[in-house]
Amino acid sequence: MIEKRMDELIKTINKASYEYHTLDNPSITDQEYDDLYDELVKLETEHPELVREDSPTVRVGSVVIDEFAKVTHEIPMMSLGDIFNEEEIREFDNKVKKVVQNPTYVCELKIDGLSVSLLYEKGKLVRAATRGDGTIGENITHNVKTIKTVPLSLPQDLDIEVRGEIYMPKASFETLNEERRNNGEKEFANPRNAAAGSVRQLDSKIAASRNLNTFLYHLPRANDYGVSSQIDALEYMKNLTFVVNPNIIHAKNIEEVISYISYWQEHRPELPYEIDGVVIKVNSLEDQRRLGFTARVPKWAIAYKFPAQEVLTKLTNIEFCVGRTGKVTPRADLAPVHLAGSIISSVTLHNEDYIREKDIRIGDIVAIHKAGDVIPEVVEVKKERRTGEEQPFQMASHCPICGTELVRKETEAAYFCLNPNCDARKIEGLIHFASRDAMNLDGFGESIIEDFYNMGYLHTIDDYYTLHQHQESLQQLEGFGEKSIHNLMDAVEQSKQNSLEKLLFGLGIRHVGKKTADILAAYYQTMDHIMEATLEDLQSVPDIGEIIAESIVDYFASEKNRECIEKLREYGVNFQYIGKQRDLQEEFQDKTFVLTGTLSLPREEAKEMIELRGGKVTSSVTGKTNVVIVGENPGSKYEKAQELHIEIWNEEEFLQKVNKD
Ligand code: 1X8
Repeated sequence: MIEKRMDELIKTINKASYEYHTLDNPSITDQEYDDLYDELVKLETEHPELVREDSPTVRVGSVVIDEFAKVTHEIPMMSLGDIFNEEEIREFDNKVKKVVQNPTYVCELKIDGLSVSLLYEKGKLVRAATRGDGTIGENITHNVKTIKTVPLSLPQDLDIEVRGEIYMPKASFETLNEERRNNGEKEFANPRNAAAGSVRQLDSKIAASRNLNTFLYHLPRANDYGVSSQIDALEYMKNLTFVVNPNIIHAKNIEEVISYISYWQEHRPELPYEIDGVVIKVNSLEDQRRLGFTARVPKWAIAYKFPAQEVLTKLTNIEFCVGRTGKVTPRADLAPVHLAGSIISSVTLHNEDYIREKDIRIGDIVAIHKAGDVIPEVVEVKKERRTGEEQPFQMASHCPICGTELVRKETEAAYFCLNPNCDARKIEGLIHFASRDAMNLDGFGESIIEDFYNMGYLHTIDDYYTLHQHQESLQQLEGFGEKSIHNLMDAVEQSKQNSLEKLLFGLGIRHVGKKTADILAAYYQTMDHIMEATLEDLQSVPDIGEIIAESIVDYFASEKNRECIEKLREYGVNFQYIGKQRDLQEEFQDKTFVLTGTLSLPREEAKEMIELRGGKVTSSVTGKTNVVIVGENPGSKYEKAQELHIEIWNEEEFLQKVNKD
């Protein structure tokens, strides 16, 4: 009688808990739940001999163990090969296609937690274990039983093992760290460490208090359950009341895999849990079996890793850089580290106030963050790792290059070197003039410009256009030859044809960035009009405010600047606005192009080249496509083009046609 009531209570409570935690769709109120739960606790206290192994009351964490027992995974828990870019994705696809025809892929999010194996006998959870070395892990059943979404019993009396990830949601991690901070306890570095730290506790009360969660994604003996694909395995586990991540796709081809990856690379911040990549699996289990394993990892699955977004490194020094406007910016030298796909060895510290606020010192261990295209930043100083040897920051009082005393302007946090003849300012100005968005003087790197400056050939921007007079002496220089000097001179000569906005930006007028230069050039059409414009004129231009207008008027009021500009005119530099000119070419005009595979130039650039010549670029190959341009490791678009007998160019052919004129 009592036993029957307890069974009934367990069934109802488990159902309610499943609806609440796993389905996120409760069917009873919290009060109703609490009443049922209290009744069960009461009966269990009165009749301890009737307490069931799978009672929901174990989730409060009443078990304490002495040590972690070792468990053996009969089927080893695998690890995955890592890949980091599109080329490697296509390579994976090509290798798969050598063994199976027309593979389809399941794409899943790679959860940044710790792997777990759950073992059920006759539908009851009997063992949960960590991955360990893949073959031998640790028994963490007491802790895993406290996780609300882990079913203690299944809807069917199955013997089954499922595998997945234990993780801590971002919000729970933040709350936990705040609590620990307030209690003077050491904070966890990230949600993964927090989750791992929680299941590695002897006392299960700790795990119970931590709001851990799970996603299950692997069914080791799928065939035994009549399951023949990964997509069916996920569905099967979902039906057994496990949490399966909903953000999965079944991709027909590698292009769809690539789109899924770029989507989640961009949208990962919106997820309530951390992911560190995407897992790609061949869907058919029969195909998986045929592909098999290498010594270490499966050949039918791979992990695409997103670039790391945060790393720790040592701040080894703080230096001061003088920009072309004279602004002196403190910059940190770092012990070089890989971050978000590049190597970082320095990072700007902006200004004195910024450094004081964060209390950044030389010798500190700092966390550097870089998300996507964002400029790297110091996010945190690891003060707990200080040794006492760190040196407090001292702002420079004099220009590190010319020694002039620095001035802090009232309205700005920055210090300036106001010496117009400061070498650093002049060199920075020359570098800026040659840069891509300015005059685009191909080949003029920073060190060449600095060398030419130090040798006296290049002091002001107009000197670029008289460099050819020194051609013979330049060719004698170490590291230069006739050809390289010739190429530099060519770049200078070509730059004379640039549209006005490039020149205007290249002048380095304070507050005139690329966008402002574009606006001014399009509005005024010629350099002379801009030079004649009054403060009021300039301020009447859309998006041009007082500060920019003043800066422009100041610039052209200077005798020296006007002289320089007259010299540029004399040397034949174009002063007219041309804008992005279309230069129609028969092979491109009115034709539709599709790009596929990896090209050696950015896709955007290739697209612009085609559009400027009168063509159009679309994403899929159809009967309307005229030409498909094929890079390395092309995908299905290449096959489709062949099928439809569409004209195909490789990259070399494409570039030849582009450079014809
Ligand atoms: C690790 C992970 C896998 C998946 C998600 N997150 C992980 N951390 C998944 O397959 N959805 S697979 C895996 C492994 O095999 N080592």
